[in-house]
Amino acid sequence: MKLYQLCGTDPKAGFSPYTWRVKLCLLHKGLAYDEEPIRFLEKDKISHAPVQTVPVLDDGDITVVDSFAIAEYLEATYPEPSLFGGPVAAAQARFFNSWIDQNLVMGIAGMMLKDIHDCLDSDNQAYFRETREARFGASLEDVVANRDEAVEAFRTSLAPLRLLAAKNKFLSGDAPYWLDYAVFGTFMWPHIVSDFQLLLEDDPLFGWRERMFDLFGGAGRSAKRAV
Ligand SMILES: N[C@@H](CCC(=O)N[C@@H](CS)C(=O)NCC(=O)O)C(=O)O
Repeated sequence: MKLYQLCGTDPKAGFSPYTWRVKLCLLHKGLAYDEEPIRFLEKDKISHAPVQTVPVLDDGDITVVDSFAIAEYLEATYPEPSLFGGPVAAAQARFFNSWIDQNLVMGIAGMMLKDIHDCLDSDNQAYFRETREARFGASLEDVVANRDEAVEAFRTSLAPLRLLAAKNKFLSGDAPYWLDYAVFGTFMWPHIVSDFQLLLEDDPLFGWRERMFDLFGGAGRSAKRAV
Protein backbone atom coordinates (compact mmCIF):
# COMPACT_ATOMS: atom_id res chain seq x y z
CA MET A 1 0.00 0.00 0.00
CA LYS A 2 1.07 3.56 -0.56
CA LEU A 3 -0.15 6.42 1.63
CA TYR A 4 0.40 10.00 0.46
CA GLN A 5 1.16 12.42 3.28
CA LEU A 6 1.65 16.19 3.24
CA CYS A 7 5.01 17.49 4.34
CA GLY A 8 6.96 20.71 4.50
CA THR A 9 10.70 21.08 4.07
CA ASP A 10 11.28 17.92 6.14
CA PRO A 11 9.93 14.97 4.07
CA LYS A 12 9.98 12.71 7.13
CA ALA A 13 7.70 14.99 9.15
CA GLY A 14 4.34 14.55 7.42
CA PHE A 15 1.75 16.58 9.26
CA SER A 16 -1.73 16.18 7.75
CA PRO A 17 -4.08 15.28 10.62
CA TYR A 18 -6.28 13.29 8.27
CA THR A 19 -3.37 11.24 6.99
CA TRP A 20 -2.23 10.60 10.55
CA ARG A 21 -5.65 9.12 11.29
CA VAL A 22 -5.16 6.68 8.40
CA LYS A 23 -1.59 5.84 9.44
CA LEU A 24 -2.82 4.87 12.89
CA CYS A 25 -5.62 2.75 11.38
CA LEU A 26 -3.05 0.91 9.24
CA LEU A 27 -0.82 0.35 12.27
CA HIS A 28 -3.82 -0.92 14.28
CA LYS A 29 -4.53 -3.48 11.57
CA GLY A 30 -0.86 -4.39 11.18
CA LEU A 31 -0.93 -3.53 7.48
CA ALA A 32 2.36 -2.66 5.80
CA TYR A 33 2.51 0.53 3.77
CA ASP A 34 4.96 2.99 2.27
CA GLU A 35 4.53 6.65 2.98
CA GLU A 36 4.95 8.99 0.02
CA PRO A 37 5.65 12.57 1.06
CA ILE A 38 3.93 15.22 -1.03
CA ARG A 39 4.12 18.99 -0.81
CA PHE A 40 1.11 21.22 -1.45
CA LEU A 41 2.51 22.02 -4.90
CA GLU A 42 3.17 18.39 -5.84
CA LYS A 43 -0.41 17.36 -6.54
CA ASP A 44 0.77 15.67 -9.75
CA LYS A 45 1.73 12.76 -7.46
CA ILE A 46 -1.97 12.21 -6.69
CA SER A 47 -3.37 13.15 -10.11
CA HIS A 48 -4.74 9.59 -10.39
CA ALA A 49 -7.01 10.19 -7.37
CA PRO A 50 -10.54 11.62 -7.67
CA VAL A 51 -9.80 14.48 -5.24
CA GLN A 52 -6.64 16.51 -4.79
CA THR A 53 -6.40 16.31 -1.01
CA VAL A 54 -4.55 13.86 1.20
CA PRO A 55 -4.89 11.23 2.46
CA VAL A 56 -4.88 9.16 -0.69
CA LEU A 57 -4.34 5.43 -0.21
CA ASP A 58 -3.29 3.19 -3.07
CA ASP A 59 -3.97 -0.46 -2.31
CA GLY A 60 -2.73 -2.25 -5.42
CA ASP A 61 -4.99 -1.04 -8.23
CA ILE A 62 -7.51 0.49 -5.84
CA THR A 63 -7.26 4.14 -4.85
CA VAL A 64 -9.29 5.38 -1.87
CA VAL A 65 -9.59 8.99 -0.71
CA ASP A 66 -10.93 10.74 2.42
CA SER A 67 -9.73 9.59 5.82
CA PHE A 68 -13.11 8.29 6.97
CA ALA A 69 -13.82 6.48 3.71
CA ILE A 70 -10.36 4.91 3.95
CA ALA A 71 -11.09 3.73 7.52
CA GLU A 72 -14.33 2.14 6.29
CA TYR A 73 -12.51 0.58 3.32
CA LEU A 74 -9.84 -0.92 5.58
CA GLU A 75 -12.49 -2.28 7.95
CA ALA A 76 -14.43 -3.90 5.11
CA THR A 77 -11.36 -5.26 3.30
CA TYR A 78 -9.21 -6.29 6.26
CA PRO A 79 -11.76 -6.94 9.04
CA GLU A 80 -9.37 -8.20 11.75
CA PRO A 81 -8.53 -6.68 14.13
CA SER A 82 -11.61 -4.48 14.03
CA LEU A 83 -11.01 -0.76 13.85
CA PHE A 84 -14.39 0.33 15.16
CA GLY A 85 -15.20 -2.59 17.46
CA GLY A 86 -18.53 -3.40 15.82
CA PRO A 87 -21.24 -2.01 13.53
CA VAL A 88 -22.86 0.25 16.11
CA ALA A 89 -19.57 2.00 16.88
CA ALA A 90 -18.83 2.16 13.15
CA ALA A 91 -22.14 3.92 12.51
CA GLN A 92 -21.63 6.33 15.43
CA ALA A 93 -18.10 7.09 14.25
CA ARG A 94 -19.57 9.32 11.53
CA PHE A 95 -20.88 11.64 14.24
CA PHE A 96 -17.50 11.77 15.97
CA ASN A 97 -15.73 12.35 12.67
CA SER A 98 -17.84 15.39 11.96
CA TRP A 99 -17.46 16.67 15.55
CA ILE A 100 -13.69 16.27 15.45
CA ASP A 101 -13.42 18.09 12.12
CA GLN A 102 -15.56 20.99 13.27
CA ASN A 103 -14.11 21.39 16.76
CA LEU A 104 -10.57 20.03 16.80
CA VAL A 105 -9.42 20.67 13.26
CA MET A 106 -10.90 24.15 13.09
CA GLY A 107 -9.79 25.02 16.64
CA ILE A 108 -6.24 23.85 16.05
CA ALA A 109 -6.03 25.48 12.61
CA GLY A 110 -6.93 28.83 14.14
CA MET A 111 -3.90 28.57 16.43
CA MET A 112 -1.39 26.81 14.17
CA LEU A 113 -1.71 28.32 10.69
CA LYS A 114 1.46 30.37 11.04
CA ASP A 115 3.45 27.39 12.40
CA ILE A 116 2.34 25.27 9.44
CA HIS A 117 3.35 28.06 7.07
CA ASP A 118 6.77 28.27 8.70
CA CYS A 119 7.43 24.54 8.01
CA LEU A 120 7.12 25.05 4.26
CA ASP A 121 9.55 26.21 1.59
CA SER A 122 8.93 29.61 0.03
CA ASP A 123 6.86 28.42 -2.97
CA ASN A 124 4.62 26.30 -0.79
CA GLN A 125 4.41 29.13 1.75
CA ALA A 126 3.02 31.42 -0.93
CA TYR A 127 0.37 28.81 -1.91
CA PHE A 128 -0.52 28.14 1.71
CA ARG A 129 -0.81 31.83 2.58
CA GLU A 130 -3.01 32.59 -0.42
CA THR A 131 -5.40 29.65 0.06
CA ARG A 132 -5.68 29.89 3.85
CA GLU A 133 -5.99 33.66 4.01
CA ALA A 134 -8.84 33.41 1.47
CA ARG A 135 -10.46 30.67 3.57
CA PHE A 136 -10.11 32.45 6.92
CA GLY A 137 -10.67 35.98 5.61
CA ALA A 138 -7.64 37.34 7.45
CA SER A 139 -3.85 37.23 7.35
CA LEU A 140 -2.21 34.17 8.91
CA GLU A 141 -0.71 36.46 11.54
CA ASP A 142 -4.12 37.92 12.43
CA VAL A 143 -5.77 34.49 12.61
CA VAL A 144 -3.31 33.27 15.25
CA ALA A 145 -2.82 36.61 17.03
CA ASN A 146 -5.07 35.82 19.99
CA ARG A 147 -4.17 32.16 20.39
CA ASP A 148 -3.28 32.53 24.07
CA GLU A 149 -6.95 33.28 24.69
CA ALA A 150 -8.22 30.95 21.96
CA VAL A 151 -6.49 27.98 23.57
CA GLU A 152 -8.63 28.43 26.70
CA ALA A 153 -11.82 28.12 24.65
CA PHE A 154 -10.28 25.21 22.76
CA ARG A 155 -9.56 23.35 26.01
CA THR A 156 -13.15 23.97 27.15
CA SER A 157 -14.45 22.60 23.85
CA LEU A 158 -12.71 19.29 24.57
CA ALA A 159 -15.05 18.56 27.52
CA PRO A 160 -16.87 15.60 25.87
CA LEU A 161 -13.55 13.90 25.11
CA ARG A 162 -12.22 14.73 28.58
CA LEU A 163 -15.11 12.80 30.14
CA LEU A 164 -14.02 9.71 28.23
CA ALA A 165 -10.33 10.18 29.06
CA ALA A 166 -11.12 10.62 32.76
CA LYS A 167 -13.11 7.38 32.86
CA ASN A 168 -11.04 4.98 30.77
CA LYS A 169 -7.49 4.37 29.66
CA PHE A 170 -8.50 5.12 26.08
CA LEU A 171 -11.40 7.11 24.64
CA SER A 172 -12.86 3.84 23.35
CA GLY A 173 -12.43 1.97 26.66
CA ASP A 174 -9.66 -0.41 27.71
CA ALA A 175 -8.01 -0.41 24.29
CA PRO A 176 -7.64 2.10 21.45
CA TYR A 177 -10.02 2.01 18.50
CA TRP A 178 -10.88 4.37 15.66
CA LEU A 179 -12.04 7.25 17.91
CA ASP A 180 -8.66 7.31 19.66
CA TYR A 181 -6.88 7.39 16.31
CA ALA A 182 -9.12 10.09 14.87
CA VAL A 183 -8.55 12.40 17.85
CA PHE A 184 -4.88 11.57 18.36
CA GLY A 185 -4.16 11.79 14.63
CA THR A 186 -5.51 15.32 14.77
CA PHE A 187 -3.25 16.15 17.73
CA MET A 188 -0.25 14.85 15.76
CA TRP A 189 -0.59 17.86 13.47
CA PRO A 190 0.26 20.51 16.12
CA HIS A 191 2.76 18.11 17.72
CA ILE A 192 4.77 18.08 14.49
CA VAL A 193 4.54 21.69 13.42
CA SER A 194 4.55 23.59 16.71
CA ASP A 195 5.76 23.83 20.31
CA PHE A 196 2.65 25.72 21.42
CA GLN A 197 1.10 24.03 24.48
CA LEU A 198 -2.44 22.87 23.74
CA LEU A 199 -3.10 20.61 26.73
CA LEU A 200 -2.24 21.27 30.37
CA GLU A 201 -0.43 18.52 32.30
CA ASP A 202 -3.31 17.97 34.75
CA ASP A 203 -5.82 17.45 31.94
CA PRO A 204 -6.92 13.77 31.66
CA LEU A 205 -6.51 14.23 27.93
CA PHE A 206 -2.81 14.98 28.48
CA GLY A 207 -2.31 11.54 30.08
CA TRP A 208 -4.38 9.91 27.37
CA ARG A 209 -2.27 11.59 24.68
CA GLU A 210 0.89 10.32 26.41
CA ARG A 211 -0.49 6.77 26.20
CA MET A 212 -1.25 7.32 22.52
CA PHE A 213 2.29 8.62 21.91
CA ASP A 214 3.59 5.29 23.24
CA LEU A 215 1.55 3.06 20.89
CA PHE A 216 3.13 1.24 17.98
CA GLY A 217 6.67 1.60 19.30
CA GLY A 218 6.28 5.32 19.96
CA ALA A 219 5.35 6.12 16.34
CA GLY A 220 3.67 9.38 17.31
CA ARG A 221 6.19 10.55 19.87
CA SER A 222 9.17 10.13 17.57
CA ALA A 223 7.54 11.91 14.65
CA LYS A 224 8.71 15.46 15.13
CA ARG A 225 9.83 17.96 12.55
CA ALA A 226 13.56 18.53 12.31
CA VAL A 227 14.23 22.19 13.19
N1 LIG B 1 -12.29 15.18 4.55
C1 LIG B 1 -10.94 14.95 4.07
C2 LIG B 1 -10.11 16.20 4.28
C3 LIG B 1 -8.74 16.11 3.61
C4 LIG B 1 -7.98 17.45 3.59
O1 LIG B 1 -8.57 18.52 3.74
N2 LIG B 1 -6.64 17.37 3.42
C5 LIG B 1 -5.80 18.55 3.35
C6 LIG B 1 -4.58 18.40 4.23
S1 LIG B 1 -4.89 18.30 5.93
C7 LIG B 1 -5.24 18.72 1.93
O2 LIG B 1 -4.86 17.75 1.32
N3 LIG B 1 -5.16 19.96 1.43
C8 LIG B 1 -4.56 20.20 0.16
C9 LIG B 1 -4.51 21.66 -0.15
O3 LIG B 1 -4.95 22.48 0.65
O4 LIG B 1 -4.00 21.98 -1.21
C10 LIG B 1 -10.38 13.72 4.80
O5 LIG B 1 -10.89 13.36 5.87
O6 LIG B 1 -9.49 13.07 4.26
